[in-house]
Amino acid sequence: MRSTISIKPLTQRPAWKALAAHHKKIQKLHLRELFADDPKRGERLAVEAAGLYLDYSKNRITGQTVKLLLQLAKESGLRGKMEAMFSGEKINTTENRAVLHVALRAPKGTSILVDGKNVVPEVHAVLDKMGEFSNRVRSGEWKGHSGKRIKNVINIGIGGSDLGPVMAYEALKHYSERAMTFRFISNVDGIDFVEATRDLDPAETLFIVSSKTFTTLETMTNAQSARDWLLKGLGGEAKAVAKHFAAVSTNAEKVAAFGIDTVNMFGFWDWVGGRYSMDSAIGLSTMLAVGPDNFRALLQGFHEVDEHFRNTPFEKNLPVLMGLLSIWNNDFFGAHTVAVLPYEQYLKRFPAYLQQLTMESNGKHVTLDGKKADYQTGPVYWGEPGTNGQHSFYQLIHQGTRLIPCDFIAFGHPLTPLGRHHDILLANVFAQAEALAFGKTLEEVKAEGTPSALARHRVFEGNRPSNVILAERLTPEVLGKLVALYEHNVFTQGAIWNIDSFDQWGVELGKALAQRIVPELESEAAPKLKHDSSTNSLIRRYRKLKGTK
Ligand code: G6Q
Repeated sequence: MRSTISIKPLTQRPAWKALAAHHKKIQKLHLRELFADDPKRGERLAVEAAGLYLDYSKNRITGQTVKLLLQLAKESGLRGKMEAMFSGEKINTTENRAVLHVALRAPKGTSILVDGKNVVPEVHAVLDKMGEFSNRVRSGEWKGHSGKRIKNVINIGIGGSDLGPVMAYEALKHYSERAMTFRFISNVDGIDFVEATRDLDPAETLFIVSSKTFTTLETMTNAQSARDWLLKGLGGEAKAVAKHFAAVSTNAEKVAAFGIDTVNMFGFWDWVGGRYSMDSAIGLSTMLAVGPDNFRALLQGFHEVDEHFRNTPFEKNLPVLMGLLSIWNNDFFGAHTVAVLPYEQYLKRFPAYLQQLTMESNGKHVTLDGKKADYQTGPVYWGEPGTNGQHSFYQLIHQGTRLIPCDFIAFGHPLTPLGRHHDILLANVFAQAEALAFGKTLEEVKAEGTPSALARHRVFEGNRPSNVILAERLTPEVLGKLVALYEHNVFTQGAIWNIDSFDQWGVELGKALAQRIVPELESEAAPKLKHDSSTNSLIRRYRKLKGTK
């Protein structure tokens, strides 16, 4: 059943109008004043839940801002939209699908219905099958075609079938089986394949072909090259494929047609979006790396934040608050981007992962009613780990002309303590958030004895908003919590903007376009080109470069 939530267009909601008026009034207020007026602000504007501490006090907000944003959430039907997702309604309306990544981490025994069928038992059946397979490979019981144990695992996938697995592997490397090698091939640029396999023995290598549709050009091309590479290395016997290939997909027919035994196939469902799939069977490489128990802990972390999101009043709800603050910065202050800055080297791929999660979800210009949005939707997410970024792009965040809200992420404990490193790392994250908020005035610069010709260059206006997220340490559980935090943050934003955060027609377009041009590049005879003059001449020039007509 589809919920009938009737809401006004965004810019006509009373809270939106009130926020616009309120913004006019407070936009010039400086964080310096806000903190000076309320000595307890840093404690007051912070929430803790599920082991995550969010300090949002360094945003350009007052108590009234938060009140109005919460009112906006209410007027936008956020609660009803959340319930619609959690209960399996087909909220991805343009694809007529339920959106149930939350079912992937629902504990055994819970019930979530899609078209009248409880999907939780199937989820656990796949998890159990993944667990058995992982244990067999990790223990060496599973042997390759020539009897050698598997030492190398290569995930082949792209987009949602790659970014989650790579990010999770990097994030959880500390917990991974170090005697094994894990690699990821995504790009159709052959170099990705060549570099990932050049020093590996096919007899010891397992490929996991991860593709929801099992039709994606890049993945199928890489899978075919993997098959050729393997057979060449193992003497050409086709039955070797069964011992060296597993598939993760929703499409059993295509998996079988490729020649992978469906016994080695791990399924998932159309109600799992690609960018929301790292905790489905798409996480098979993660489970192989860190083992089934750690993978279950990851799911537990996701689930805790799901419960928090679903059951906590909005004013104490971390993903809701982050989503609303993002709306405030994006739609009222006109900030175009959000920088995500993890002070934890293991999270080096986290910003790249979030780019897909956030931008593919909320990069939409049409509302659920099919109207053009007359306000800004998804901001650009980007980032790098600290402290490296401090020595490059932070300059623009501190002193440029644009407003760039930042999410800093840090941990109380390093996974492998080393001398003074962690204190120094954390000193940097706190110092950055402090400097961005408070800056340095001309008077302060002059008081330091700076020559007056230089003084202006050394001024930091401050008033740059940021969130700081602190957790105890980067465990599998905490990683699950962080990802779920951003998933629901994205959901909150999409709900307010009234867009479909779960389709990706822009990605589908790319898939179709390249397929049209491939034969025009490969044909022997000069093709009849019907593109625009620029595309036509680029194609002709390329054909000439490679020596065809
Ligand atoms: C994710 C997108 C997209 C998708 C890839 C791979 O939400 O839909 O990034 O994950 O295009 O698709 P397949 O898994 O079907 O190969």
